[in-house]
Amino acid sequence: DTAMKLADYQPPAYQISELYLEFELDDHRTRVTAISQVQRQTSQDAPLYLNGEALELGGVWVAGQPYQPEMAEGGIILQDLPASFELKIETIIDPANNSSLEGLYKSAGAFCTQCEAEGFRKITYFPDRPDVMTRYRVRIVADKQAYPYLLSNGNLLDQGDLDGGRHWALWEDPFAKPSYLFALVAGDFDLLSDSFTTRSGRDVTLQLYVDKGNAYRGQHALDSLKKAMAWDEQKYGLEYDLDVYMIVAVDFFNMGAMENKGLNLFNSKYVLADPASATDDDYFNIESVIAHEYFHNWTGNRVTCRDWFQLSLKEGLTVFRDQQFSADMGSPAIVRLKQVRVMREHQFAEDAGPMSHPIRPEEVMEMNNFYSVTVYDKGAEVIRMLHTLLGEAGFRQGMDLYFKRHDGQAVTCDDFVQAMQDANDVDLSAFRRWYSQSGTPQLTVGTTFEPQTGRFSLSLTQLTAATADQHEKHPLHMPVAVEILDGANNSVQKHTLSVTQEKQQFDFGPFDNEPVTAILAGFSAPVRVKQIQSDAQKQQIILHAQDPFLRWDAAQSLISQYLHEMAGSGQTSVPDVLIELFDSMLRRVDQDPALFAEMLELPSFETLAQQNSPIRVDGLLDARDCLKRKLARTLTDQWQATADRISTGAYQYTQQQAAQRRLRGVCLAYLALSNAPGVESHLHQLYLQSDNMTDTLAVLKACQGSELALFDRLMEDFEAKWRHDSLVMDKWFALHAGKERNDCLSKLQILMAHAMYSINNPNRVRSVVGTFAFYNPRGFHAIDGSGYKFLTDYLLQTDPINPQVASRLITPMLAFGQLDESRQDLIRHQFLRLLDSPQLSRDLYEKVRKSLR
Ligand code: B3K
Ligand code: ZN
Repeated sequence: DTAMKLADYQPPAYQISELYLEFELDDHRTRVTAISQVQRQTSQDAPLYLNGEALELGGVWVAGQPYQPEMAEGGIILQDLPASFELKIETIIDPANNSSLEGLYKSAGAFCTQCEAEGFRKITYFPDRPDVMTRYRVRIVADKQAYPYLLSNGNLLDQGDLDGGRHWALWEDPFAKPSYLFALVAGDFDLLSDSFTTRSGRDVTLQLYVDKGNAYRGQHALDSLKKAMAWDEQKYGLEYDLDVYMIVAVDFFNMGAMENKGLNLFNSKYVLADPASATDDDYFNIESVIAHEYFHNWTGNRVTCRDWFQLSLKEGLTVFRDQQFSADMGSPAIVRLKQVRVMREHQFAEDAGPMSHPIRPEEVMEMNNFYSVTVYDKGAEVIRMLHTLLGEAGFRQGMDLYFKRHDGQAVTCDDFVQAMQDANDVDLSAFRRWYSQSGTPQLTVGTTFEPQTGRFSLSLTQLTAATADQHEKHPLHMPVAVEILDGANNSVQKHTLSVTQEKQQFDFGPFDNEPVTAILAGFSAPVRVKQIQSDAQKQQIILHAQDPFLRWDAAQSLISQYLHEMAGSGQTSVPDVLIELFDSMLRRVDQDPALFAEMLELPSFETLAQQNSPIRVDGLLDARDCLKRKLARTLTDQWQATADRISTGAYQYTQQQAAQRRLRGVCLAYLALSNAPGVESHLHQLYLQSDNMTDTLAVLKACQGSELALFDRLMEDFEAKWRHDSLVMDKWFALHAGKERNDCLSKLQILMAHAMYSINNPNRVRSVVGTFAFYNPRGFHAIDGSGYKFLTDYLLQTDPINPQVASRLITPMLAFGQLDESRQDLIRHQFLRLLDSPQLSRDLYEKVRKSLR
């Protein structure tokens, strides 16, 4: 095992102030010439280590003289070097055969790059680490007809024609940057242009490059970019700093997008939208990812990470910023619920499994494995807690000081917290533990009421159980926002308690009668709350709490509690209190359609699974189905009436319309289970009438969750209409892969044989195999082990092609520790099969190894 450790960090022995890169692009033999200005930082005899992978070395010259480097593991070593010199290296690479989509590769005819975290070493030999910051000049040479656009970071200095139908372009990025922010694109695109004037008067050209014929789907992305630019000026006083901001959408991409300086690369899924092909969720996600990458220009690029253990420095902070932005653009409550779901469904699961790590990991085998829900989403929750503890103004002062101190530097998470601490003159030493301690704290709540004095006390006990990576745990500093509901006069007191000890007591009052406490308003800390409350107390919170999260959470907790009881007892009778709850929510829907749409949705299987161990897979799924059907059949008229009341008019992506569509979608899903006469033809009518993808998909989803034969008919129709559009076909693939059916696995085989499917395209793989493994629990957890075997077979096939994609797909199996004994054994058996594979990538090896430990 060759894990890297945070504790072993050493500053680089050499810096490279300038790099001139020349690319002669060719499918299989791209020639890369790299000329670096190198300066020694340490003692005279320090060797210079350059990372390199999958490179053919053409030659090395030190100060103009040919030089023979020592070949080493993952790179080359140069010895006996002058204090400062010019280093020239020639390498030859094969982009067309680069299926890992890391380094320089081809995506549907275009050359493009992805260098974060450690992909630059697949382009040339270089100190591929973020604390080496360099000014780049890049010259690109390519065939002019096939690649009319030649792009790199910064500003275009010059361009011209060459013989043989080739042309060239020269780019210069005035800002020193780490190699992971380098980017190059060469291809033929449709170009959308726009402009933005910063508040200090700089005119910025905005360019969006998309596949030919897709220009009409680019406007929402451009509008989102302009909103993000204006928001960052207004909220944080941060302006854009180059003359041009380019975004290129590509079809083959391992994740969402990449913030390369001045030249973002995007998965086309997070750029292209028009009402006919994209849903409200797509519109939301595009706005948020565009903003996220834009915000990185300051949090990530201008101030970057010293080493990859510090990844959350830029990712946690930037996710927090994009969440604030999304909240400001639309409905803060709905945005918050989305984030809470990510935490409870995915992050809590990661922390409970073999890959548990703090938001600043201490040991890493494959860095790509740490672009995790922990580093990103828990990282953002940690920043949010700082924001809560320091207040809006204090947080802003901390941010200002952070930029003042560290602009142009590669720094650590500690530097960030220090800036927050110094700007606010507070002691954050206990808070820093969030960076080094993994695991989900459990907050146990107790209350006592003294009728004589009216004193009401709240006791909070925090406990973090040992995790796979760490045994010893300590108390954490967290803000616990509470609402105290006084039933007598329907008044609500709000407090934010600053909790630092293992056990703390807080007194309130006097009250005439015992009040009800609602804990963790706004999900103020990433913890699980354990509190015993009666149905009546929960109902009071649902009706009278002020914070929408608390209302939603109380409803979810009431439902979950009964689902767990049903799952445990195998009982199929649904308690009346749940029917009454839904009935009363349906009567109030108009008060807040967006919030009630969320409240009417049952907790997901994934969320339920995180609440109890061992997970009762079959029991929970059965209980959930049973409750859904019962609600559908008992309240049919209400679902119907609520759906019928909604009319949105012509499609527009507005918060109001999106809320209405969402609410109707929820109602349709129940209606499809209702047995009401005519429901099938009603759904069919809605499908035919729909003028937008959101409503179309709502009908398809409703049918997918039911036994209606209409599902297959509509899916055929949908396919006939969209079979040439890969992004839309991803929705079709996912609907099939997520559908419960007895012949699940043969259906998956048929999907993978579809003309649109390709194992080389991450979006396709995620929509079929990913949807099955993550969101088809009945199929995936089949007790004969066939789901686990299917996923493992696929991992063995895809790992040699693209280890990053394989490594994400294994996630649902990592939760095996919480499953029953039989399923644990079945999954362990599959892990052993993986470990037996001679070619297993480092990505998968790290996860399988930790699982079997
Ligand atoms: N920084 C990139 C993620 C790179 C992932 C490398 N495996 C996108 C983002 O978080 O904005
Ligand atoms: Zn990011």
